[in-house]
Amino acid sequence: MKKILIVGASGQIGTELVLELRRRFGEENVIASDVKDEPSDLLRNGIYEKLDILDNEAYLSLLEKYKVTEVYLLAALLSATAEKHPDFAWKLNMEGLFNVLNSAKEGKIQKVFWPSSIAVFGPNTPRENTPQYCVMDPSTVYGLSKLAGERWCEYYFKKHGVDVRSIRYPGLISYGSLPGGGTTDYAVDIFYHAKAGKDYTCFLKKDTELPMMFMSDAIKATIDLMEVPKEKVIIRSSYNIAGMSFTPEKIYAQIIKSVPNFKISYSPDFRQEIADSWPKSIDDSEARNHWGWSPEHDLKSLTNNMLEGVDPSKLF
Ligand code: NAD
Ligand code: AKB
Repeated sequence: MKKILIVGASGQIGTELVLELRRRFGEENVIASDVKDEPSDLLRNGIYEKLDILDNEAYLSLLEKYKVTEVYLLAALLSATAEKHPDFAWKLNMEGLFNVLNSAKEGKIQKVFWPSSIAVFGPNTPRENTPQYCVMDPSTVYGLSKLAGERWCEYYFKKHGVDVRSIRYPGLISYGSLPGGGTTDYAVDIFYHAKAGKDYTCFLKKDTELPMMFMSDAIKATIDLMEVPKEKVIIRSSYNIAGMSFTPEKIYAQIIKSVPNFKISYSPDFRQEIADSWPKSIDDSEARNHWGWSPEHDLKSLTNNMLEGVDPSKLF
């Protein structure tokens, strides 16, 4: 019997992942956990446990309590927040991963999902159609932790047979839960402003192109990768996946087709340098060939879904 534990379930990805996993595998088989005292309203339809993933004893006793078979580890500091708290970002992003990988190595769980990011790439990476294998010289604490994490995942697979699976997510766009401190967050914030009838000041330059994806595609990719037979998961560091690429200027042009009075201005901050070190677009041939990945959403459908789904009262 499958019993899934999501660590960091109250965040942008966790909220939607928990709901979809509960829909597919049953509410009683998906345990949401987060360092926050209480679950968000969306997660009240099933089991919730407060868990700090840095407390290994507490984590192991949750595995025991629910006879957990799979862990999705989402707790991390994202790129912009990590630059403000580099020591803690390294601690959380690495120790959390080790606690989970070690529990798998010891046979306490059978499968692990851990997300990487386009932040593993750096200024000397080819920026257009960035391949799966190329120069990787991340220049952020977040990117360093993701690249190190990828190498450890592959190591635990090769040396200890740990069935760990991973995706390098691009910037994820969603309305279920607010984003948690990344460089790509502008592409979510912009919709809250447009729908609230407020002007938006973007913290990236208008021509900064980045890889992005609508959340439902990311959730599909994640569960698809976790559900394919082991032999199809040939890459055990982390898979490139792509949805679309756009600039602030392009997403603005799409939004004003529906909200003609919406205004944008640009005031780049420290996040510009981070964005400038990341790819513009991603080559995801390996994910397509190995386990059949393909996205459903483009910029137009993402924009329509976001304008319909965002609730500005969550932000203002
Ligand atoms: P988020 O910041 O929205 O959510 C992270 C959650 O982890 C929060 O609810 C937070 O309370 C929780 N958390 C923090 N410290 C914890 C701890 N010590 N123990 C347990 N929970 C803790 O992040 P997200 O956007 O949902 O990202 C999840 C994962 O996906 C991260 O590893 C992130 O690096 C990766 N990722 C996200 C994106 C994106 O665009 N959202 C892109 C690439 C990779
Ligand atoms: C961030 O901007 O930090 C994240 C990511 C791409 O990893 N959205």
